[in-house]
Amino acid sequence: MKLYLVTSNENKLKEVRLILPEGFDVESIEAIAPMKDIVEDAGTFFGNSLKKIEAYRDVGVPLLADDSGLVIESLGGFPGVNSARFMQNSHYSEKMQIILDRMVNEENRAARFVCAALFYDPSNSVLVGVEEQVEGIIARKQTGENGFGYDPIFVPQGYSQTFGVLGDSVKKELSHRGKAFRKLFSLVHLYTGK
Ligand code: ITT
Repeated sequence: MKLYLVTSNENKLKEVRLILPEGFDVESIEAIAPMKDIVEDAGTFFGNSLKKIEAYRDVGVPLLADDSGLVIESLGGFPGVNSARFMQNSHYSEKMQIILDRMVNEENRAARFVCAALFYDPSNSVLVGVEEQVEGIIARKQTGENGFGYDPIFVPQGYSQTFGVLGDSVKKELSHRGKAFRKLFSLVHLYTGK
């Protein structure tokens, strides 16, 4: 079954492909339709993920969407659903430094990555969704070159290094995206009977 991921973020596509079960193939929606400027103002990860699906519903192909972000407890959930838009035109190293500076005297380092993943089948208007998270802490400094976004400052629970250091194979097992899409694919599998 061929699925189209509504994203302009190549790293998401790469991570979803790493956990694809047999019988599924994922392509970016950009392969068949121009990328649209989707206003992600729903206020929740699920709501924004749904806006991505709605934007391409008329294309008539099976869709996937991922809305995700980093939620930091001591910053009241910041950057949360605004993870991509916070200082949008700045490099991630600057964005992460701002966060680290704001937390320099903060003992509560608790944080989580959240991913709301959706599947939509236009042939019968079936929509399947799951939300998953990975808990961890915000490191004291940026380390590692793997992954993307905020990975160099996020240390998953049970580990002492960031996703930026741990790399793809550990991240795919532990991450919000890995958990969400594994669950989503198993539900789609049940639904399609394939
Ligand atoms: P699309 O909306 O086109 O899918 P995006 O990057 O704008 O791409 P989101 O709106 O879902 O995606 O914003 C997610 C942001 O949260 C992302 O840009 C990163 O800054 C951060 N993020 C999400 N998952 C992450 C991960 O696995 N590792 C590091 N940062 C992540």
